[in-house]
Amino acid sequence: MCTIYSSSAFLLVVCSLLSLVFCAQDAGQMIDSIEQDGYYRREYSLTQPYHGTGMDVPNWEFGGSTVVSTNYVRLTPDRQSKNGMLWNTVPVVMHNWEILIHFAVHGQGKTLFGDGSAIWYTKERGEKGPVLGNRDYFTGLGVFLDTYSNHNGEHVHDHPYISAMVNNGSVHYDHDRDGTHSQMAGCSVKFRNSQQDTFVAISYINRQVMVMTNIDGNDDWKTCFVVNDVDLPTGYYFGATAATGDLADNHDIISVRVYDVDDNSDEPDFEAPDWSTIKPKAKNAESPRDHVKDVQGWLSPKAYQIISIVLIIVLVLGVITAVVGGFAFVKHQEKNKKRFF
Ligand SMILES: [Ca+2]
Repeated sequence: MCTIYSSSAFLLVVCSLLSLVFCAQDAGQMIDSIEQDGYYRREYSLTQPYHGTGMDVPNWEFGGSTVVSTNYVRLTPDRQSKNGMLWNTVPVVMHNWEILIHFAVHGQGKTLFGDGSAIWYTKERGEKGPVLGNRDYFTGLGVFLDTYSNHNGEHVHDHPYISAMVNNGSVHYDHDRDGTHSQMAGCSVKFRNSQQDTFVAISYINRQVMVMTNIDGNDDWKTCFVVNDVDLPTGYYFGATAATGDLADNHDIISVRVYDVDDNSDEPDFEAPDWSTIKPKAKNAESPRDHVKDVQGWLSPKAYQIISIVLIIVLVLGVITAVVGGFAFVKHQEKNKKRFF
């Protein structure tokens, strides 16, 4: 990155341009293997510098705790009970696409941190809610980057955990169970507090959703999961949200790059359906995991505390009574003995 101390405006401009070129080259090296033959779509993308002529970010709206700085868009700070959102305002017209997100999740917590962030392709946008900052009963695709395991009952994965869910607006995302009852697929990825740049790529091509990650800084993309037979219409919006609760983390979006990907619709015999009227649906969702009733005591922690204190007092009084009583008894016995003799 350039550092310049000259007051020359010309040199400043040259340096800025060189900086952008080097940044672009770095990013370019990272995404070469993932972008396939797609056409870059600037209107759905977010790259530095984020701001347009004023404080606005062209084609993007943000809300909640989200703060746009020079180098990142911070959805939540490393503070409790925050919700942040970032939504693109342009309906997606292509039915095959790829979205590549450069993100960072980091914070002071060593063993306790959360809750997570999500990438969206949904009909609704800008509605705050309980699904990692977004509304529940969403319509479309959600990809969750869940850092805190709320899980209840058996599941066999570690956190951070990336999973995806397709919803037609009728299914509840069960946050307390990490959404595992409604997910299509998922994988564990150690992306938090990474010293390297961390990327996630989501593609929807020929009705296939594929999620890949790159977190090692060596251009080593790994497939998280692939799900076939997924229906998603055009006309939805890309977005990102994040939430913290009792536990917290910084959830940062550094860039979003969207590509229009070719498919088989150019083939002579291919009859394109009306992509805009398709209902969101996933054929291969995982079979639901049984809900397990939370094991909870019949008394609140406060009640347990009060009962414990009362028991201790009773115990102490009992001991004092026993000691004093015993002492009095011995004295009494000694007095009787004296009288006897
Ligand atoms: Ca969680």
